[in-house]
Amino acid sequence: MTVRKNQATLTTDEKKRFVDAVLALKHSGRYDDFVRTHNEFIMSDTDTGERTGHRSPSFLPWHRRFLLDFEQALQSVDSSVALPYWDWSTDRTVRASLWAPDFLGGTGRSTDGRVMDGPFAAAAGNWPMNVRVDGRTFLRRSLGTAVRELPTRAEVESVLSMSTYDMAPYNSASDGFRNNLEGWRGVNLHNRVHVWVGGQMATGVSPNDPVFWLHHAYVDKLWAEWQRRHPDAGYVPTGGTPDVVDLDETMKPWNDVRPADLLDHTKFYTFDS
Ligand SMILES: [Cu+2]
Repeated sequence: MTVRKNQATLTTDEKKRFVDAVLALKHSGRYDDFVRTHNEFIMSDTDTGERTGHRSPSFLPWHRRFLLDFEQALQSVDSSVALPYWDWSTDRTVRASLWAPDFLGGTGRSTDGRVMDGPFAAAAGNWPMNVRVDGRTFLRRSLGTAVRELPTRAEVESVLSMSTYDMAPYNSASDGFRNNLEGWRGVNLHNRVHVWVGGQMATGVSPNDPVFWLHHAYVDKLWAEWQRRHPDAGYVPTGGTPDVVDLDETMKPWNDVRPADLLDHTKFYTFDS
């Protein structure tokens, strides 16, 4: 059974195996398929039309399934690898071991945002930006520049305390847990972290930065924590909602999985705590 661990607790060997498996997927071309899929959904999910991956109730189950696909791809390279998660409410500075050269590398240089160290630096030659929204072919970051502060634990708690999963109109204007976690309203958790990292992470091709997976693995863990706190609150809507994935409707691009199939993460993996 896959156990997803806090990235701060990984051993040197676990970090190396994760990085090597990510690089192998990149080399084979499979990695860029994930970037492409994510960007296609970012571009097509709209508040007034069909919405599946983002700004909708299925934001959480869609990303759970997307991460499962990626994790299974990693495990096809190295069966010992699991997705780690980044608790950005705790490891909230550029000095966190997450950004060390033996793991994801650090922030970009001031001139052009180019990441200069770590396994994903352009100079290492293993991390070309093939799926991109502009001409720049190197991984960029600007940690803590566009927004100064990552969310605090108190802000996370304020969102976990919300007892309704989602609310009409089931988009970026909604109140409730999903939209406050996603960040279109309220204290802004998930969206703010994308902006804090900067570079490709602040765009539709955000999976170009491997921290995407660690960020979303933590967002996914917060969904699990919310479920434990609110055992009587479930995924909504439960039927008949135009443009929105109801509990028992299948989700694109898989078309064979429903939110209902993804509510219980323990069928697929557990967390270290
Ligand atoms: Cu995201």
